[in-house]
Amino acid sequence: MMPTTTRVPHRVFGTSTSGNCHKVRLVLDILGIPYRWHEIEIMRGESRTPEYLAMNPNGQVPLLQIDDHTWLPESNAILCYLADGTRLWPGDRLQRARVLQWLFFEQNAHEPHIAGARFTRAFLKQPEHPRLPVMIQRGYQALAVMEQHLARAPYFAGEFSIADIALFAYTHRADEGGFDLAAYPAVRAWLERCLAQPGVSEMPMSH
Ligand SMILES: N[C@@H](CCC(=O)N[C@@H](CS)C(=O)NCC(=O)O)C(=O)O
Repeated sequence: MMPTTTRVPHRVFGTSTSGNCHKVRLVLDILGIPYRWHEIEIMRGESRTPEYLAMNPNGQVPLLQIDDHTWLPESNAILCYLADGTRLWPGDRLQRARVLQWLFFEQNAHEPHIAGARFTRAFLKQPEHPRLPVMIQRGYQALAVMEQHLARAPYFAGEFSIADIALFAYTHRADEGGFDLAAYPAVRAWLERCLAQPGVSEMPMSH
């Protein structure tokens, strides 16, 4: 008789109201991959305990536990790992590079400002924070880049992919950071297309 192997489901250490963590939940739900979610209260320092730092020395969520000895941090790296070999990761070389282009854009030009403004207003409750105006200005710049692309194409890299999932996470809660999407009709239509994909859910609101 063939020996049976028990596959341990992926474990996700995440905070449900974090867009970086919601990306991971979305990919797992869309692909129907079983997982266990371990809620981490970052505001109570739970990602900075010695036990947590032993798994992720960078002390942040999300963190994917693949097996007893293997952990993967960084939301977009987790997305690439989970999507490899699936319809969310294109076969074409240029389209794969396009996915990476938008994943880097998300972390560099989008998340620091759009998620940063949401964190400052909705979590820190500091609407007068001196860095907020720059975050709002740079966040709108990122939204304008997205609007320009989405006016010509339904998704960021050909078909619906992890590039869309990564950008969806904080864009659909941008209002919590003080952003108004009224002047971005292509972005709003794309958000609806993303939400219509099986497995895509909205992230819980900050309060
Ligand atoms: N580049 C990282 C950013 C992760 C990140 O900023 N995580 C935040 C929550 S969204 C966090 O863990 N903050 C708690 C802390 O830094 O102590 C990723 O994409 O995973």
